[in-house]
Amino acid sequence: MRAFSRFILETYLSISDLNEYLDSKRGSGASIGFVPTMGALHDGHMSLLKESKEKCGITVCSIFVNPTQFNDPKDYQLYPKNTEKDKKILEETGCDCLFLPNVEEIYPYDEFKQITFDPGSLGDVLEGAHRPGHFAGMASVVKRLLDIVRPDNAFFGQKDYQQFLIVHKMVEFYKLPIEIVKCPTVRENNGLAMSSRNQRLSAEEREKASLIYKTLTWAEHEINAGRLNFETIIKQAMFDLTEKGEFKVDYFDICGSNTLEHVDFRKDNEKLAVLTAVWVRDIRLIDNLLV
Ligand code: PAJ
Repeated sequence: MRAFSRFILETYLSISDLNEYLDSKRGSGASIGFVPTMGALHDGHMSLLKESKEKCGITVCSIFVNPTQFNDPKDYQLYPKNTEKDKKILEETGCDCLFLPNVEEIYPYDEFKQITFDPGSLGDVLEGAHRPGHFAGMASVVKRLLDIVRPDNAFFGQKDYQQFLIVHKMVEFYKLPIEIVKCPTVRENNGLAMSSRNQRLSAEEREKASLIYKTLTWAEHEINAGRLNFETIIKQAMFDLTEKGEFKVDYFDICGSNTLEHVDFRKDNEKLAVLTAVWVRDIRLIDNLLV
């Protein structure tokens, strides 16, 4: 069953139809690049698709708003959906194939929702601490999608850095023959990291939210300058976001870039990650920089 589409983009709703298409492409020697998404596509997603197109013969995008990774049912309900617009964007980007399954296709039985990959301690900190169950749901659906698509490369954004690390670890754990590629965060002109959730911000809130990136770059600068200790940097950043931005801050932390464990100081030029999550009204935004 091929879904009706106004566009040339191949769109498949079922796993078996997708497999038939991908097997024929593999048969003719094409490498497969995969960009999993939850839709409401923006330039951040497009950059992943472009990278896939450069690296691979065939680029597959999936759009699936995965219910098991939303710890807040309201966030799931309010998650923006615009499949027709997304299809246009995919076509313009030159994406070859869209996998657009419904919930029953991914989870034919309710029990399937309970089969999860436990990301271990990496899943307990930062986002994991504030969104219980989120990473188990995310990693499980990514595993399921990778098993279905069997790509050579899969592309993930640095914007969701903890997610990237967990997917990377999971692929290593299962010894999947897939290269996980990290793509840089795409930002609005004012520095705000692009996100599907930004659609829910007013123009004024978008402008205000640029303070998140400004605070991260200030912290990066201070870490590199080595003048202030990390505790002072974190305190000042939290103060700026809370007082100047009037945001509620879930966390602002400086961590080892592989373990995401909090660090108090930098050892031998080790790579660090500065990560934050803030609420602008009832919209939760995350961002990070690698230092
Ligand atoms: P979604 O939020 O739609 O993001 C899909 C991919 O786009 C992720 O790899 C994310 O990191 C990347 N992305 C989002 N905003 C970006 C930006 N501004 N710059 C660069 N990349 C960006 O992340 C998910 O969906 C889901 O958790 C998913 C992996 C699809 C599993 O359900």
